[in-house]
Amino acid sequence: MAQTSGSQRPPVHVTVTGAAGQVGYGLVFRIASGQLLGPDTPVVLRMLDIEPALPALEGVAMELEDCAFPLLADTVATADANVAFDGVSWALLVGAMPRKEGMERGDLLTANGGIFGPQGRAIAARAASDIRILVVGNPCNTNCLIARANAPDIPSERWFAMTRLDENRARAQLARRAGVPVAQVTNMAIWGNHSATQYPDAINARIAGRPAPEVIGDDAWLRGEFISTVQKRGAAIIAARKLSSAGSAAAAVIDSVRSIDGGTAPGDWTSLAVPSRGEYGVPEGLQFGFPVVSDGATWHVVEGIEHDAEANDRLRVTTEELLQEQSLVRELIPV
Ligand code: NAX
Repeated sequence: MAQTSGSQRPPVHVTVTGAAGQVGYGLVFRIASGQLLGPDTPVVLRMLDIEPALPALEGVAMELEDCAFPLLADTVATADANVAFDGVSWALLVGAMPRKEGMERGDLLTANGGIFGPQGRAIAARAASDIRILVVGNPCNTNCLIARANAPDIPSERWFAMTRLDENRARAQLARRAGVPVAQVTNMAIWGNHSATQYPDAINARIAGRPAPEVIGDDAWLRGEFISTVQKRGAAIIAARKLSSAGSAAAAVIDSVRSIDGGTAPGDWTSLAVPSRGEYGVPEGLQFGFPVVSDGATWHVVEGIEHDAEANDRLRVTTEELLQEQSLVRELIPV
């Protein structure tokens, strides 16, 4: 399907894996409408899913065509990773093996390794030289680590796993508690794994420029209910909707890419899981959630944030979980 674009700029190729799934469905229309890369950039949307999902994927492609998005230059629907990642500048890896009943965590990690290892190799072989990758499919930190390890020629700073949904959830909780618009909540970092061990750090967050603990005035809530609400929000939404938090996850993908590409606001940061270079004592190479500042061209982990003993404990727990995940997939990581 080819449409003419009104713009002179060459289209950017964006891949969404698992595009026939829930998050994929929430995401592809936003990308095609220009919300990911802006109103001046035409997009070729390359959608990957597994063979049995191809009829559903064709339906998504038909709907995209019916939107007549001026920025959508073309769509590709395929089950072949080499086709999906051909010439691509952004790879959004959403598709993953879901946890099935009775499945051990190690089995889940290995099954996903069987997806993300080959995808890493296909990205290395086929993607454009400016490729950047955001992993959403869970367990996203370790899936990202596996894909990255299988694409050693791609610079490690091009690899991200998504913790932005957790950040957005945390900002919303703080805004609601403080009775302020969510835009006034800044500097909210999610540390560590995108899992129940994550550490949403409200102690260093700011509300209307002031320290969040000062504005909230309830440390017990900040250290207790707030953290567990953010950690368990995904499960609460599945319980309510009987489906995953696909709409908010898609929004967080857009936010993540826009923060990386467009830069973070002055004085603020965003949450991304990036390859550790040893910051805050996190073992090098772990794909770890940090506060990140971007100027649109380069990014860095924010250094010098202070943590009290309780926060350090939480950081230790989430680091240990990621190390354990890494050890369970060791054989999928080429040395
Ligand atoms: P769905 O089960 O609706 O969709 C997953 C899709 O991936 C399916 O269409 C499936 O056929 C496809 N898929 C499976 N193996 C594939 C492969 N090898 N190549 C390409 N596609 C493949 O799940 P959905 O609700 O869309 O969630 C997708 C993933 O995002 C899950 O792993 C989920 O846990 C994860 N999430 C991560 C979030 C985050 O913040 N990092 C939040 C949202 C979401 O829960």
